[in-house]
Amino acid sequence: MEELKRVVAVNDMSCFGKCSLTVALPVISAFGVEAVPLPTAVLSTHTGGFSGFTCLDMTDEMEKIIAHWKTVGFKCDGIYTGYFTCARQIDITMELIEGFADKDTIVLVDPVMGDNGYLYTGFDEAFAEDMARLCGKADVITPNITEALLLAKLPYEPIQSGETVEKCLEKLKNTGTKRSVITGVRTDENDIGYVCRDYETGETFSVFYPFEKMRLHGCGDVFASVLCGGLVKGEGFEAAVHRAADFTERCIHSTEADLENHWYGLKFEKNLLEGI
Ligand code: PXL
Repeated sequence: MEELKRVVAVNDMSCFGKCSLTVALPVISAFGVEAVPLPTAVLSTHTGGFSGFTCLDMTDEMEKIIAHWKTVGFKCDGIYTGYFTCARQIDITMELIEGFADKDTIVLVDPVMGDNGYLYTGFDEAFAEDMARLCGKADVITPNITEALLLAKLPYEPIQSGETVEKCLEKLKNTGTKRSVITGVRTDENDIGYVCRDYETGETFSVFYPFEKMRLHGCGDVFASVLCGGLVKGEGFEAAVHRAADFTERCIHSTEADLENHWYGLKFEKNLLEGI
């Protein structure tokens, strides 16, 4: 009997809005991989496009959950991190990695901090430095271009030159991550895509798609969740990136066909049923 793989998803539960855990749990499960949430916060909605949302911080509870896991012989094959409410959660997640990851555990860090040239509410540049420390523990990081430039301490450009992207990829290497995937890269007005490098092998590749009318919320979460599932199942880096990018693209098309109802996140459920 094949053993069930297990991934811990360290992320917030934005109850309505389709991001973070409401994406990670179903997508990872669809790989036949057990998905274990470690919630960083419980919000009524995500913070992009909603006002008046509630937020229950889970920092203290995270420590208690990890302490309990240590007493029950908990193990995992993957750790996937996303949205944190404060730097202390990053330290707690570093402890989680120390305590539960071995050389075969895939650590995927999605350094959620901002988009479109702006930091999300509550984040600052000091937080970006803490996030960079966490990236140093990662097998792969998946910053969007805003987050990547922030981690690399480079100025934001809405359309990025090839030189900027190259400089950024090389600066991300200094965090200590083994691989980087920069998402939402715009090297011209018509395209959007992913630029990737494996620092151990030097392998560099990119995947681009025609740019549609707008950027939808939650694309990064769908992409990172599929990438995580693929890598934990033993897929190679390039194949896993292609699969994740392709699935995200299909979800974007489903959403755009019903944008009036799904402006808040990706309409991924039917695509999930059809198969990743
Ligand atoms: O998808 C990134 C994300 C995660 N969690 C929360 C968010 C966002 C982006 O806005 O608000 C709570």
